[in-house]
Amino acid sequence: MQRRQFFHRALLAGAFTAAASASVGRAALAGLPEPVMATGPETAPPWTPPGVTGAGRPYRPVVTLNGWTLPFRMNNGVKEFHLVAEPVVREVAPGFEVNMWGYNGQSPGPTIEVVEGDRVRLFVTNRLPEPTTIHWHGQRLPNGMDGVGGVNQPAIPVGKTYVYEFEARRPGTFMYHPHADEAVQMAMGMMGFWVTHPKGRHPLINEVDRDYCFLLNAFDVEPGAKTPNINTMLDFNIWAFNSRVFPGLDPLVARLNDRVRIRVGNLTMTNHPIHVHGIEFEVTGTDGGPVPKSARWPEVTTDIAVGQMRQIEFIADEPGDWALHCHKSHHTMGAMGHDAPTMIGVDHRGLVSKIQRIVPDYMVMGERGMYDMKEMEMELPPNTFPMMAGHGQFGPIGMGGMFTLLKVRADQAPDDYSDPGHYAYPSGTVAYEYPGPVPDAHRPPAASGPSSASQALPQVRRPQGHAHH
Ligand SMILES: [Cu+2]
Repeated sequence: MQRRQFFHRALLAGAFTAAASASVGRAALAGLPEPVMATGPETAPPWTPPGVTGAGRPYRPVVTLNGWTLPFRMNNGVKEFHLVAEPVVREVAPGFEVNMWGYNGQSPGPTIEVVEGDRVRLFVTNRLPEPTTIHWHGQRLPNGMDGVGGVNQPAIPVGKTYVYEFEARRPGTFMYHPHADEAVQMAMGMMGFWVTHPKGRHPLINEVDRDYCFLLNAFDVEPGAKTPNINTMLDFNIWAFNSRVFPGLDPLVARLNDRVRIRVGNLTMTNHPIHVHGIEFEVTGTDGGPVPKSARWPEVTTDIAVGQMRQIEFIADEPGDWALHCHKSHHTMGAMGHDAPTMIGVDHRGLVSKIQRIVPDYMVMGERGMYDMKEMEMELPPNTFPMMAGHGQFGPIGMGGMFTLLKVRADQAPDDYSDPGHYAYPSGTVAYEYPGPVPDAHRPPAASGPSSASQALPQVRRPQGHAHH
């Protein structure tokens, strides 16, 4: 964190060139750029490369949710990045750390942000215990730079550095990930985002006020354990945005009436219907490029299949704290065992105290649903996070995993990404309790015996011609 904070301070002070020339001598420019590292999980402010014009005009930089953008150095007109593939420790939620593999101190790796037409040189150093490669998902590039181990290049041996070099030909939303032992390496968290900004005004790419990005990823970490189970094919228990889960996820913040773009890529083993409350959005692009305007339609949920990327856009014209989450409800829950029986409708009265005489810690879960779990102060294993957690201004939120908030405020300053806190609801705009009596509903008479029960059943018309079957 110290090194990254140093870098941000240096960058904010416009001292990047000085810092770079101080740490990288003229002779060293012929060699590797010093890798920039991050260890903290907080969302870094947008990074504008000071003093570097590159191939394009100034652009609005993206903000990587609970992540950061990798600074580059210019070397004879080429943007040079240094990625280090290495074991990292990711704080997935406060109090919950997982041994992952990633890049430059974090999983996911830093976002690479360039401009259409840029010449890009990426040094990749392998500090993993096994060979790796990087595939630049979605990019137009020379075949030998595509990163499929064994096909396009030998895998990068342990301890070696390989160089990828190509022109960022196509503006858009991309990602990077290994293409060597990828089932293991992606299950361990190796992935990163890539954004190529258009070099000028683009007919299909809007100028936006806020541009967010994150990857969907999943891990299988036994409660109390610290290393993902890499043999899991489908039954993951940590569903994350950028290797981070609610309540550890930062909010996406917007000023009222901002045009907001959110770029999402899916590197899990299942699809995720991403749902945003309060507004309607359009899918304006995929990893294949911008969507023609005539092919866009309004949505409030968009399904993102495995290996896909979607960029959505909307006007943030409703103030408030709006949920933004995966609509698979188990993906907004934290770590839990999946083999617990369903207890809804089971009457436990009298049973608990009897069992507690034998098992003093015995608790009943879920006989009225699992809402109570939100307030349950269970003793958790030493390294995990609550299954349903987070506190809002009205009480427990009961969410974990792929859940965060879109916070829209009239008084949020432009370019201010700090958390504005809870929404101040105008009086009379919050759902409230009805204080009066609730009248009984008129229901059909209850069935009492076999004959009346059959009378109460709806009429079922048998299919024609199948009477004898
Ligand atoms: Cu999901």
